[in-house]
This record gives sequence, C-alpha cells and structure tokens, in this order.
Amino acid sequence: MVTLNPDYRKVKQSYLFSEITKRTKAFQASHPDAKIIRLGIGNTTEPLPEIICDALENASRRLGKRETYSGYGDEQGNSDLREAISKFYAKLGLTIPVGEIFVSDGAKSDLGNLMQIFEKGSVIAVQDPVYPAYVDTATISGHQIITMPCTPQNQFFPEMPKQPSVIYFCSPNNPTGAVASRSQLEQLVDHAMQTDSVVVFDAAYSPFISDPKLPRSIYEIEGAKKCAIEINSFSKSAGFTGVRLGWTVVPKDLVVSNTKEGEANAVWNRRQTTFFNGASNIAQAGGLAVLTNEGQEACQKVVDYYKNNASMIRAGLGESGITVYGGRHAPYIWAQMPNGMKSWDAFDKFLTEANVVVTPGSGFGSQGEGFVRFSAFGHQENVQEAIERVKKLKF
Ligand code: PL4
Repeated sequence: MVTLNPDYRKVKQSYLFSEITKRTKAFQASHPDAKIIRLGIGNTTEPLPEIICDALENASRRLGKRETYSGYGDEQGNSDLREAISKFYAKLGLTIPVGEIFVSDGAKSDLGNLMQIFEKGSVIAVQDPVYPAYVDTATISGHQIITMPCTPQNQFFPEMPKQPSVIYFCSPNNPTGAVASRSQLEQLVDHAMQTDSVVVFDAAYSPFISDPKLPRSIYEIEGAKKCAIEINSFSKSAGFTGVRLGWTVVPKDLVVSNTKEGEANAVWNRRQTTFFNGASNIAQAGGLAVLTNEGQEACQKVVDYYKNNASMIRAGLGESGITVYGGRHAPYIWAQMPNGMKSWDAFDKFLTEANVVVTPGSGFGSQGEGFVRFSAFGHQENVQEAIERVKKLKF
C-alpha cells in the first residue's frame, strides 16, 4: 500500500502566509474599491540597484552566446560567489573557508532541508513566536518540537531547552524584531556546547543591524563553529525575494554527537549534491554584484529605506497607544494590541476598517496571541498612508 507522509496531517491545512493572502484576496473581491496596503508578508518592494540589474542582465546575455553559455554549475555554488561570501565574513573578522559555504536558492529552502540531516524524531527547539516555516518543516520531517517562549518579560530571549536539541534561533528576529546581544548569543553557544546541542542560526535580517556592538553572525561568538550552522539570504539584504539566492555555512569543526569533525559538513554536501542542482547562474551573478563594495553600499541604502519605514511605523503605533517592540534593528514591528484584543480580531479590524494588512501574531505561536506584526517592507508613501489610517482607529 502506498501512503502519504502522515506528518502532513499534523500541520495546519493552510500555511500562515497563504491564509493571509487568501483572506486579503477575499476582502478585495468583496470591496473592489478598497485601496489595500500590504504590511503583512515581509516582501521587498523597492527596485534593485543599477549595478545588480546590470549583473543580472549581463549574466542572461552570456547565456545567449555559445562562447559564454553555461549549464549546470557546482551544486555547492559557483566558486567566485563562495569566495565573495568568504570575504564578506572576513570583513566581520571571521574565517569561513569556501568549503564550508553552500550557496542556496534562499534561506527558506535550507532551513527546511537541514531537518533532513538530523535523525528522525530529533528534538527541534524553536522560539515562540517563530517564523512558521521552522515548525512546519520540522513537523513534516518527523521531528519533535519544543518551544522556547519569547515575551516582553524575558526581553524576547528565551530560557534554553533542558534536553539536547537542534535550536533554531533567529536574530534579528522574525516576528518580534528583537535582536540578540553578544552576551545572549554567548549564553546560546555555551548552552549548545554543554548540552551537545546544535544551533541553526538564521541571520536573514542581519543587514538591519546598525549597532556595531551587536553580532551579525553567530561565528562572532567564540566556539560557535563547533556547534552552529548559519543560514543567510540575499532576499532582504538585496531585494532578492523573487530572484532567490542565499547560503548556508556548515563548519568542518561542527561536531554533532557521535560524529567526527567534518562529518556534518560532508553529510550536508551529500544532501545538496543529491537533492539540489545549484542556484540559478543568473541569480549567482547578481549575488556576486551584491557583494562588491559598490553593491553593498547600494543595497544598504535600500535596507536603510526600510529601516526608516520601521521607525515611522513604531512612532505612529506608539501615538495610537499601541505598545510596540522591535523595528530598530529589524524590519518587523511587534505590536501588542490594547484591551486584550486577539490577533485575528485585530487582523480583521486593520483589514476591514483601515484596509491595512498585518500578520496576526498568533500565527507565529501561542506566545504571539494578542500581538500583530507590521512589516516595514513597502513604499514609504504607502507606509505613511497606512499609519494615518491606523491612527484613526478606535480600540
Ligand atoms: C513569505 C527568518 C517573510 N513566502 O527568501 P528566503 O527564502 O531567503 O527567506 C525566507 C525567510 C527565512 N528566514 C526568516 C524569514 O523571515 C524569511 C522570510 N519571511 C515573512 O513575512 O515572515 C516572508 C514569508 C514566504 C514564506 O512562505 O515564508
């Protein structure tokens, strides 16, 4: 008998962001004149800098000539891009050799794919609230999930799990917008070392950190190469949400219990060469341009534009009497609704009365109930308009 993977029955029928899209479309269909402003899904809106567009265009033109055409590349990524990523880390004072860098088609694919290298039934510890892709991919992969509550009371830094776990940790955090300090990340790494745990560190929002004292990579913490994998993305740093490009670092020093040094790196390499045929060669050429000095400067300007949106949202919600967290080193503002209002009720109120889409906090976990997440990705004039509309609401 052939059966479907029963673990799909354990996840909600609809993925959070698909549900938001569905409800927004239904509202638009019944209110065709409503000018809806989307601050729900964290989706970039600003155009790519010229230098990146040129690189993407040139790469596609190279495919049109016999002399420069290229087909499949290395599954691990093109060596020039891997070298550029290694240099990106060198600027943070870190040594990450090319052999530890695996180019991907985005962080979401790898955070889910990484579940495959751990034995089925492993304990996966996630922050609560959390980006739902971690929970859903862990469930579908047959692992057990434990949650680490992150609340205003613990400044969104959780107590560590009691048992050895694969700890998914995201900083700057989606959805709370909290960013972990150096001493908090030292606690995380110490804990992983002492308990034979592995940290999967999601650094997708690291370019939003503007305080040089705050770590942008887990490898800024001593000992992290022995216990941590890092995922990164060009989506939010360079507006590649649609282009699709990211990378994962699996250090050769990483030791998962019962393995030798280098084995986790080799297993991930085996996984990638077996299941993945490499990122698009056009996207990789774009990524190379992003990592040039000129590219970094141009992309940082776009990140700063979104950061300015985040400050505007923080200020506007504050004026409305809503308690806000995050949004300083992150594109997300975590807003606590007044009078115990539930997340989906707040979602409906924002959508129907202000025609503004937000993400209900309860979709990120039980600790998100009573919150909504505002995304700072949007055109500035729309963000401004959304704030004006929200300020008129009565709670
Ligand atoms: C909507 C912590 C957004 N359709 O673009 P990627 O794959 O390199 O990065 C995905 C990703 C990875 N890690 C974290 C993230 O927050 C995200 C993107 N999250 C959001 O609004 O929370 C986009 C979500 C996307 C989805 O289905 O996840």
